[in-house]
Amino acid sequence: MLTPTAMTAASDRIDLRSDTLTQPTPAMREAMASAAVGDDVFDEDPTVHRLQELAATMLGHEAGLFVSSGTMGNLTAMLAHCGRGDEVILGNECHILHYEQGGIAALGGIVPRTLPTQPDGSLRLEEIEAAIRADDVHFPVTRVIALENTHNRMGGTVQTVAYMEQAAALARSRGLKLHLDGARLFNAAIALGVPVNALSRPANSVSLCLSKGLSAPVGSVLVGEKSFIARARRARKALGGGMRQAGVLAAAGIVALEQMTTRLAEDHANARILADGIAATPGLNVDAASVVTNIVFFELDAAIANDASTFCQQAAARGVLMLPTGSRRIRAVTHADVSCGQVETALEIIRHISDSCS
Ligand code: TLP
Repeated sequence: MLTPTAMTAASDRIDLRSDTLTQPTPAMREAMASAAVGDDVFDEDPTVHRLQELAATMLGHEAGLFVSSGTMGNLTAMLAHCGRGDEVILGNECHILHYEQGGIAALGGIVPRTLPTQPDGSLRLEEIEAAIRADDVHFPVTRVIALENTHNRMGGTVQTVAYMEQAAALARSRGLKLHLDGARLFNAAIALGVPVNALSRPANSVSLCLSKGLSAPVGSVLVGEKSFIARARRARKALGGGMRQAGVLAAAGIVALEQMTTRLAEDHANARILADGIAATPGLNVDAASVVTNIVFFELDAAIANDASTFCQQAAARGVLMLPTGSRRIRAVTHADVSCGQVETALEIIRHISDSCS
């Protein structure tokens, strides 16, 4: 993805490129400054322990592991579930496949078996079932089904508790593990109006990001059974992810989990305003009904002379940052550092640019 250069001062920007742009809150900075710390490679950091236990409890799993990023959460999970040559079934639009450099294959020797991602981000259960390998000397061994909730590239779409339970039952019945890339799982829970653990408990492992809509500066937590987390801990160390006095980072993660989850509803409401406004703008196309969390994708139709990259540069020059994700496709993500008023301002600028280039 290209990052347009902003022409305005950082403080004036309305930055809709990603919820990863969120700044740590004052409460996070205070917690970081006063965090009790120890050497986490020795497993002696009390704040990291607190974060891991809190995340595991909230997500309904036995144990947790603090990792540096969502990418590391997914990769350590795959390395802990799979051996070299094993296969993971995943969607052709998922983050693991598109935005993690093929790390599971490059570093783990794990084979990605892709299935078509459905509009809501799910994989058809019958297609998963059909893709599971028979015990045959020619085939790789299928080990894992990997899902993503909310689904980034499908537009922050959500998969229901019933679907998660059905996928888990299928995995269990075939001796497979279910991994959930839950980078934005709290967004899914808020949108569905369900407790987050109803979505996370069915999976064998879940990677949850603290540094997206939850505003922490760094980190994700991987949760699962104790024996799985012990293997993931080894994988994390091999990847260079053993951190020392990481409690200064974990402290912000604790604030993220304790204070920042319920406010995600505001981001969803702002995304709705944005999607409805874009839908009403001539030259721009968006499936506004499919916007249920904080991610809005829209397309420039043939009436707009500029491509997505130029459109985003023009918006950036007026202080609105968005990501071109295709020649005519643009992503805008709402988050804690973008107010409702700023979304209205962004809409005015978007309308102005589409008027001027159609
Ligand atoms: N997504 C980022 C970019 O990598 C595209 C973004 O701006 O949305 N799973 C999902 C579903 C994600 O959206 C992301 C980040 C990750 C994993 C990886 O997290 P990080 O960036 O912490 O490695």
